Parts: sequence; structure tokens; C-alpha cells
Amino acid sequence: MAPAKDGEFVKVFISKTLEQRQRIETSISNNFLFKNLDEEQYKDVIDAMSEKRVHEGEDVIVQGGVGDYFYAVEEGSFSVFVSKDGDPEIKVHEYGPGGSFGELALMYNAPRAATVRCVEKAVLWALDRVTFRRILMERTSRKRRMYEGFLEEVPILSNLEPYERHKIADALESIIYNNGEVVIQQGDTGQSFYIIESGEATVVKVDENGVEHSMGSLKKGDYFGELALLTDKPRKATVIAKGRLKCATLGKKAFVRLLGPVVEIIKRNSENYAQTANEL
Ligand code: 1OR
Repeated sequence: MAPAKDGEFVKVFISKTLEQRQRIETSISNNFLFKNLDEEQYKDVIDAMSEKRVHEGEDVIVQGGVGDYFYAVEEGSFSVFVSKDGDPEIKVHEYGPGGSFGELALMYNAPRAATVRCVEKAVLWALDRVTFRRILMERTSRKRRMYEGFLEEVPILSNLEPYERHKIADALESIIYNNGEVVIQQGDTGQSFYIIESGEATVVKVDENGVEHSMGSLKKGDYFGELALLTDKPRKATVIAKGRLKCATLGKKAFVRLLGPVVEIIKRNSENYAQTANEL
């Protein structure tokens, strides 16, 4: 360990090989909590991480314990268990490569909210509490706060666990469109899913004879763009901003992973469009 001074912080530096650094980079490359770090922050996070190997059946985190580390998963898998009021524990979640856990106790100075148990021999990268709070906490809690109230009011997401909405918040990015701007173009390949934060959008569809039909409008809390992601088919309609439109967007991979619990409802809802489109 060779500590280096940075203002009031003593940076944590755990020496590692180039190969270990590359493995960390791969493990966090698709993790939203590590997005948009500047070069120095990114380097500080990698410098501070330590490798932890765990075997099947080992508890990395025990519910009620004190928060010391945040973990990013390189390989292996984990199950998450919660026990309420002394009742037997219930499995509530799973993590695999690219996932991360253990942020809650560090963010809120709270006891560990769940037990995280290794299911399949794993390699983890552990980040100490001080470095987590200094570099990753601000952006994470800002985003969770920013989207929390909004996501609670999105009808399709209202029945999710608060923690599931937090994970969605981590992955959302807001985009603003001006009046008349095309958000989705009929025929394009689908990359993202959209939820309207404010403003309105109109939906139009051109039929095989080139005739344009208005398919209605969308308002705050409505979502669109799910169909191409669910079916892997081209966009079925064009969505245009009506006035200033602000959307929260999720990329395709995050949509599939995070909206898993509501995908069946989304699919059922989308069958209504098929009916409307057939009536054209
Ligand atoms: P922690 O520091 O509290 C346990 O340590 C970790 O398990 C926690 O951070 C999260 O990273 C992770 N509720 C609470 N923590 C969860 C949950 C969860 N899932 C994963 N963790 N759920 C709500 C259960 C009522 C599951 C939601 C899908």
C-alpha cells in the first residue's frame, strides 16, 4: 500500500498487474454506477479496488452487518436474501458478471439490507467505503433522488420494489427534444426505450400506401419505444415532440435486464397497438 495525498483524502492505492486492471475495466464497463467518471476518478477507483475470491455458499454480506465494501462482480454468481422480523430468509435477487452490490449501507450509513451469498465460485472487486463515498456516491444518490418521485408515478413501474426503481434510476439518462423533433423514426432499428418526464409527443404511422395516420398522443408517465426492443423488428411508428419534450431513456440491454418484472405487462399492453394498426 502506498498512500498518496489528495487534499483531505488519502487515496487508497492497492498495486495490481496490468492484467488485473484490464479485468476490472471489463467488469465495470457496462455498469452505470461507473459511467461518466473523469479520468482521474476512474483511475482512483481502479487503484483502490482489491481482488476477492469467494467460494460457493460463502456470505459476502450479512444482513444487519456494518457496511465496509462495495463489490463489482467479475465472474460467478450470487443470490440475495432478505429476512423480515426474524422470518426465514427469502431470495429477492441475483447477480452475475457485470453486476454490483453493497452500495446501500455505504450510501445511507445503514446496516446491510440483505445477505449476499455466493452461488457459483466468484471473483469480486471490492471498493472501500471511503473511496465509494468520495467518488461514486454523489452521482448515484443524485440520480436516484432525481428520478425517484417520477418513477413512482409511472403507472407501469408503480408496483415494483423501491430498490428495483433505484436500479432503473441508475440506468436512466434524460434527453430533451424541441417541438417537431423526431424522437423515433418509423423503419429504424430500436436502440432505446423512453418514458415521458414532461411535455407531449405525437405518434404517426405511414401505411403501405404511403398514407400517414395519426395514432394519438403521449403525455407525462407514458412510455414508448418498447415494441422494437421486444420484437427486434423495425420501429412501427414515428414519434415526434409536441412542444418541448423531456424523456428518460434506457438502452436496450438495460431495458431487458431492469424491466424484466414488468415485461409481461408491457407485452400485453402492446397487443392493443397491434389491434389498432390492423384496423387501419
Ligand atoms: P447493502 O449495503 O444493504 C446488501 O448490502 C445489498 O444487497 C444491498 O446493499 C444491495 O446492493 C443488494 N433490498 C435491499 N438490498 C438489495 C436488494 C433488495 N436486492 C439487492 N440488494 N431488494 C428488496 C427486497 C425487499 C430486492 C429488490 C429486487
